Amino acid sequence: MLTLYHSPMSRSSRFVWMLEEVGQPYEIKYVTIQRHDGSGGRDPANAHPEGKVPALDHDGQLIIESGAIALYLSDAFPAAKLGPAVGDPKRGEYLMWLFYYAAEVEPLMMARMMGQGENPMYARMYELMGERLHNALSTGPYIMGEQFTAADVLFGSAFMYMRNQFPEDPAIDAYAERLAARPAMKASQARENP
Ligand SMILES: N[C@@H](CCC(=O)N[C@@H](CS)C(=O)NCC(=O)O)C(=O)O
Repeated sequence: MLTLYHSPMSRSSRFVWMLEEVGQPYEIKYVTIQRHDGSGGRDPANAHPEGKVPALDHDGQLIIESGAIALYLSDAFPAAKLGPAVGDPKRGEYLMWLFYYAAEVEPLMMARMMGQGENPMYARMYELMGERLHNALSTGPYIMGEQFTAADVLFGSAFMYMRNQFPEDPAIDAYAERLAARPAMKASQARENP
């Protein structure tokens, strides 16, 4: 059984979407979290050891961290074709996008939200990120070209929720619109709130 610990309008929203892409039965445990504006609060019903979301329980195995959950689901359900498997020539590129998202894109997004985007290190990361995204999104409909992967769930959800933290680029806008139109994305919206 797949159980997602989820709080609306948060990083767990992307996994309601991804679980719809996976196409297996799943349940959602709606929990509260401590919000940045001081509202909400830690929920004792949340299995995440820090009271955060997302957390995914798969048959008793608890997985936390968005990048890990994305990779776990794509590996655990290969029939859904949400990422190249070990041995596939595109596996390395797939891992690159997942880790790049977690290691550079998220910290950069947070720094910019905290008003530290002018810091020269972040400014350079931002410029390079703009180039990397532009090059990838100008060629394929998805970040890895023709195949939609879990990496698109990470980048797509960031673009949908935090578009202003990314460079202005028609290639990014068109990509975000393409992802928003996916049936699984639309289906996830019906389950976003309790
Ligand atoms: N690196 C984690 C970040 C998780 C995270 O910070 N989630 C936020 C919601 S977007 C949260 O649960 N915040 C509650 C808290 O900080 O207590 C991931 O991507 O899964």
